Parts: sequence; structure tokens; C-alpha cells
Amino acid sequence: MQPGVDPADISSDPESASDRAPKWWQSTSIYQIYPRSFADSNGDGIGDLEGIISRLDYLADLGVGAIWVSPFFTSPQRDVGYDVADYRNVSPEYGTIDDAQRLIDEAHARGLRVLFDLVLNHTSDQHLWFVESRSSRTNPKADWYVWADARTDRLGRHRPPNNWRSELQVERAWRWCPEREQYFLASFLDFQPDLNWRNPAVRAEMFDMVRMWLGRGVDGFRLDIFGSIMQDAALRNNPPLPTVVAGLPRLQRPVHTLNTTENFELAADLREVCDEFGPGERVLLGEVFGDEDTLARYVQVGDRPGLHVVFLFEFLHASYSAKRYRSLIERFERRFPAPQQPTYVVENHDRARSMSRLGGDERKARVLATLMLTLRGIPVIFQGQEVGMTNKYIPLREAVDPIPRVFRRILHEPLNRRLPERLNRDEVRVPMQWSDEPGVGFTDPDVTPWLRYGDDAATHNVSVQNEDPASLLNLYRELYHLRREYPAIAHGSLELVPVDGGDEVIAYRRGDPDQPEAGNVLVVCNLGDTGAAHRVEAGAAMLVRTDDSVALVQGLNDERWLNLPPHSAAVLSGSVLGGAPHRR
Ligand code: TEU
Ligand code: CA
Repeated sequence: MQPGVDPADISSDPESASDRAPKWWQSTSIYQIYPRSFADSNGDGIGDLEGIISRLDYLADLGVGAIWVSPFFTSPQRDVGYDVADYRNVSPEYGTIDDAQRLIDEAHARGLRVLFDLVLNHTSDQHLWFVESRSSRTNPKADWYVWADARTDRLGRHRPPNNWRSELQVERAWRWCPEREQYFLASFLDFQPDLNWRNPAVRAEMFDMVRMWLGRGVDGFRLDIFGSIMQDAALRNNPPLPTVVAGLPRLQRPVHTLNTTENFELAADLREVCDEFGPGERVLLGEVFGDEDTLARYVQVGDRPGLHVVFLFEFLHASYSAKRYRSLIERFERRFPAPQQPTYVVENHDRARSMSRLGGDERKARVLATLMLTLRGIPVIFQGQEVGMTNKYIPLREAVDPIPRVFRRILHEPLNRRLPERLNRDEVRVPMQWSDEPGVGFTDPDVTPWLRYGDDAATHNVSVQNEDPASLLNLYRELYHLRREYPAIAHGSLELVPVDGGDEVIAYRRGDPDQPEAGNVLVVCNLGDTGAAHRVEAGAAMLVRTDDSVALVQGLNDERWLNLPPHSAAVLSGSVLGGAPHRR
């Protein structure tokens, strides 16, 4: 049985599957869709669910296992859907609840799994729950959000309840509400009040909403800022010690606001809800931040199973280097052994495009694609990554993303300054490039899209790259199909092949779980500026290479050599004979 590809597999009874068989999600691959920017079906310049449905054939043909769809629920869209006003309904510009159902069914009909995006930490301030909650201290929803009285300082002035800072660090996490004369907690932005998960009514309502979508057939969820849901009940101050979490600076150690014990417990509780729909069948993918020991605690919560997988964001900000990558792979292999799965990410809707981080060097993008799609675990790619879309400069005065506005308000940033891309996330959210025609195949030629088009649409688009056998898109397609053909890649073991310290080559062997003696796959990536050669066994055969100059050559004494030019990679069947790769 092919992992996670056969439509019949999706409807099969989980109980009847053998225990040994890997669950679909253990060998899947995930493609992130940002609905507003994916495909516009009705010419209003905004992507929509019908647009996604119309591109499912493309995704099935590309060979991905699952789609993760960023939020399309009812929302004022101040944070492009990460500010939900009704979790059970669809924002009108995206379609209707029937379209959401059709998306699930049409994806399943093509063998694609479907993950929706759950924002459990906060709602929009326009959610009716919050409108009611903020209206008085005594209304029925008064305790649905995290409210706290002001502190009074020595001069008798009102101060926030404690020192907690919001995600962006430049503001307090507490926001004043004149109606209640109290503060509410907003861990992210001020229009995103945190729900009070200690309130049993909130938990019951949210879990029921989760059941509703599971009942409609979704295969799981990506969980937005899951580690920020439960804060310290006693509201203790965070120690004011500067630290870095996931590459981002913080003014205080978030010991009472991030990754608290209760957040881990919540992971296990949510897992129970999912398991009501067949143990291990519906999958939870956590957006959590922290070191890998912390991350692992979301997966195994004491003796209770927790989230199935968590994003490993390290590759999002790691510099392109064999040494750096190898040490990350080693760490994650150790921390997330089978049947757990490392979940690698190099791009998403919040951070820089990898092609831009790699200085536009497509050779490097090919090496990275080869790594991501052949390492053990679940590769997650962001729409457009497969055609090498780059960041698009969008002036601050045009920013749609609410984050730049916070910086404008607080720091009085001049409008012409370019913020680091993670602070103007519009740069990675421009419309998906389907073609080089006006409208880039995203919308009608005469329509103004909700966000400007990228500058690289003429070359970095699906239709042009479809026609070119040597394109990045076709490399991705080859690699995805290889994952499907070779169980060794989809869910086999991984063994790093030793190379000289300081070498620019990463090599690893993937083993077939069912035929340990046969069907091995060897991956060799040269991240160096000079060529490298690697000795391989006589029977080795080239499966995929990042460009034509990667070659297998016959040496003396029946030796076979893999020749790798700078920044190139190859996937071979068969294994390495041992020994370190030799510089050429
Ligand atoms: O992001 C949470 C998060 O911490 C970030 O990646 C954040 O965007 C970055 O630190 C800013 O520099 C999630 C979503 O992915 C993001 O789009 C939402 O805006 C956010 O939660 C709030 O729901
Ligand atoms: Ca539309």
C-alpha cells in the first residue's frame, strides 16, 4: 500500500489496518495553502475555496500527500484570518460552508489529506463572545477571556497586572478595557484577545467545534501558537532576562507565558478528542516554539500521547551550511525517533522565502529541496516554494499585515523604511504565480489583486516551469514521486554516512523498513563552492539529480564515483561503500 496516497485508504476502517502499518501521516508530505493568495475563482482579486478546489489536480499531480489550509473562517481579516470571528463558518470572500465541505471531499477524491488551521489561543475582538465578554464584568461570557484587575503603583496610577509582553515584545500583553475597567490579555496583537481555557465552557465549546470539523472529514489540524494558550494562573512576572526563542529576540524569559505544563496537558486533551475519530488517524501538527526537549514534551505528555507532530523551524533561519544542517539532522533524529517524525519547514507565510535567503541561487534551492524531501520525516512546503518564488518588496505605507503598523505606531518607523521580512509578512504573501500572463494566473488580467504581484512572475511560475524538464518545479515533482515509490524515503530509517569533519558534503542512507537488505536509498548533497566526489557501490543507480552535470563515473578497480559539482545533490539507489567523500 502506498503511504497516504490511495483514496481507498482514506475511507478504510482504521481498526482493520495492521498495527505495524505506518499511519498515513507518518509518511505524508504537507503543502501549505494561504487561501487569500492561492487562486481567485470569481475575479475579486482575493483567493477563495473554489480557487483551491480548481487547483487540486495540480497538487495531486505534484505528488504532495496533504494540504494544510491557512484560516478561511469568518473573520474581519485584520490578521488575514488568524483573527477568527466564527470558527464554524466561512468568511464570505472565501465561499460558504458547503465550499469547505467540497474542498474536503474533492481533496479526498484525489488521495489528498486535508489539514485545517485552528487558532485556539485567541479570537478576533469582533467575535460575539468577546463583544459580550467586554461589555461588563457580569455577563454570561464575562469569564471567556483572560481578564485581570489593574495594579496600582505607589503614585496611585493604574498599571498592567504584571510584566508580560506580547509576541512582538515592543508592547505589553495586557490591553485596557474601559467598559470593565480591567485589562484583558492579548498575547499576539491587541485585536486578538486570548481565550480563557481554564473556563470549562470555553473548552467544551472549542472541543465541540473541533469535533464538528472532524465530523466533516478533515484529517487533522495545524495548531496556531499552541504553546501560548495557557499562562500562569497566578499571573507571576516573567524574569526580565533577554533571550532568543526560534531565532527571535525576547526581552524576558517567557517561563510563565510559553510552554507551561498546562499547555502540554492541553495537547494530550486535544489528542483525546481527535482519537474519538479513530486512534492515530486524525493528526495534530503544533506550531510551538522552543528547544527540542520542550518540543518533544508536546508529543509525549508524561504517559499520555500528545500532538502527533510539531514543526521544526530551525531550517527557517539556519544558514545554508553542511555543518549546520548535519548537526540539526542529528539532533532531530535523536529527539524524534521513529515512529515519531521530524517535521521540517523552510518557508511559511510568516518568514522569508528560502530562495531569497539563499541569495537567489537556484542551485542551493535545489539542494535544499532534495534534503527536505528525502530526510526522514514530514516535509512542509509553502505555496510557491516549488517554483522558487522570492520575497516581494512592499513599502510600509502599503502594508496589509498588521505587524508593520504596530511598529509604525510604537517606534514611529518612517514609511519608506524596509522592515526585516518577518516584520512585514506581506513580502511572502503575494499571489501564487501560476503563469506569466497578466494576473499571473491568480486572477483576471484586469483585476487588482489584494496584494501586489511578485517581480519574478515571468520565470518563477507553474506554467513556464511545467514545460521545462530541468525546472525547480519538475525537480520537486520528481522528488515527491520518488517518495511515493520508495518506502525507504517515505518512512524508512535514516543513517548519516560519516564524512570528514568540516566537509561540505552531507550523505545519508535511507533504509527500507520491510526489506532492510534491499531497496536502500543514498542521498548525497554537496553544499560547497567546489566540486566533490563520493565513492558508491557498483550497483548504485541514479534516481534523481539536481542538474545534468551530476554524474556517476567508472573509476579504477571497478570503483564507481559520484561526481558532484558545487551546490548539487543526487539521490541513488544502493548504498555507499564507506569512507569519506574525496575532494576533487
Ligand atoms: O504565528 C505565530 C508567530 O509567533 C510567528 O511566526 C509570527 O508571525 C512572527 O513571530 C512575527 O515575526 C502564528 C501565525 O502563523 C501568524 O500568521 C499569526 O499572525 C499569529 O500566529 C497569530 O495568530
Ligand atoms: Ca475570489
